[in-house]
Amino acid sequence: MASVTKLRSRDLAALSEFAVSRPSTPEKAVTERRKYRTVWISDVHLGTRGCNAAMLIDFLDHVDSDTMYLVGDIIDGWQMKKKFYWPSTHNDILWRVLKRAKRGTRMVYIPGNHDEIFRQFTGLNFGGVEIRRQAIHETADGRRLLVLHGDEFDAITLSHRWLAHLGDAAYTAMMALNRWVAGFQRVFGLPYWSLSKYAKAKVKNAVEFIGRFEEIVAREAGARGVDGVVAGHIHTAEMREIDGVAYYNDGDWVEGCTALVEHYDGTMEILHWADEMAARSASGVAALAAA
Ligand SMILES: [Mn+2]
Repeated sequence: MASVTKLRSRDLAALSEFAVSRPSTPEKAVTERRKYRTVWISDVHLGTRGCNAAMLIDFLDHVDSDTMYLVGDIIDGWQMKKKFYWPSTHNDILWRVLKRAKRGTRMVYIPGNHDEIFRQFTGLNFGGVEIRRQAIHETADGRRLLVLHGDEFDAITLSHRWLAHLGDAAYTAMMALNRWVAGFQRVFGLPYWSLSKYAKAKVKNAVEFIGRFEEIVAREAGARGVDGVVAGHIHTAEMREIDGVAYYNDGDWVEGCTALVEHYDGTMEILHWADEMAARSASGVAALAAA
C-alpha cells in the first residue's frame, strides 16, 4: 500500500486547530442564512488553483442546513503531493465546515478518489464530521437516496457501449472487475485517472460519457433497492429520473459552482451560486440607485 500516505497525528492536530482559530475571511452573521433540510456539495478540490474558494465561502455564509454531505474530492491529495498550494481561503473553508459541525449541523464526509487518503478513517468521527464510504439519506417525503462519490463506476463507464445490452450477471461481473482494477491502481501506486478530465478532453464524446455515467450510477442504485442516488465526481450538476430511479449530481466548485439542496418538504433543487451572487449584486446596485 505504498501509494497511500498515512496521516500523522500532528496532521490531525493541525486540522482540529481550525476549530479554535479565526478565519482570514470574517464569517457573515449566521442569522441571515437561508436554511435547508439538507445540502450536498462535492468536488471542491481544495489545494488546487482550480478551487473557487471565494464563491464557496460566500455560499457557506448564506446557506445553512440540518444535515450536510461532503460528497468527495473536497481536498485534492494528488495535487498537493505534486505541489503544495494552500492559500488562507482554503483554511477558511475547513474552518467553516468544522464550525457548522460544532453548531449542530450533522456533517457527513464521503471521501472521493482525490481525497481517498481519508477513506482509511471510514466509520470514525473527527470534530463532529462523520467519515463514511457511502450513506443512505432519507428525504422528508420518505424516499431513500444512496449517497456516494461515483469513482466506483469509472471502469464500467468507460467500457464499451455493448455492456449496456448485457444481462445482470455480466453487469455484476463487470462491477467486480471494476473494483479489482481500482484496487490494482492503488496497490501499485498508479496515478488515478480522471474520468471527467478524459471526457472533457474528448469534447465530442463528453455528453455520451456523462450520460453513460448517470445511467450506470442510477442502475446500480436501483439494484440496491433505493429510490434515488446522489453522486459527484463528473463535475456536472444534474437531476433527472432514469428508469424509475432519481439521479442527482451536486456538480462541483471548480467550474459550475453548484450545490444540491433538499427543502423541508423533500423537494430537491440545484443552486447555481454564480447566478445567485450576480442576482444579489444586481439588486444591491438597484437599491443604491433608488436611495
Ligand atoms: Mn472524483
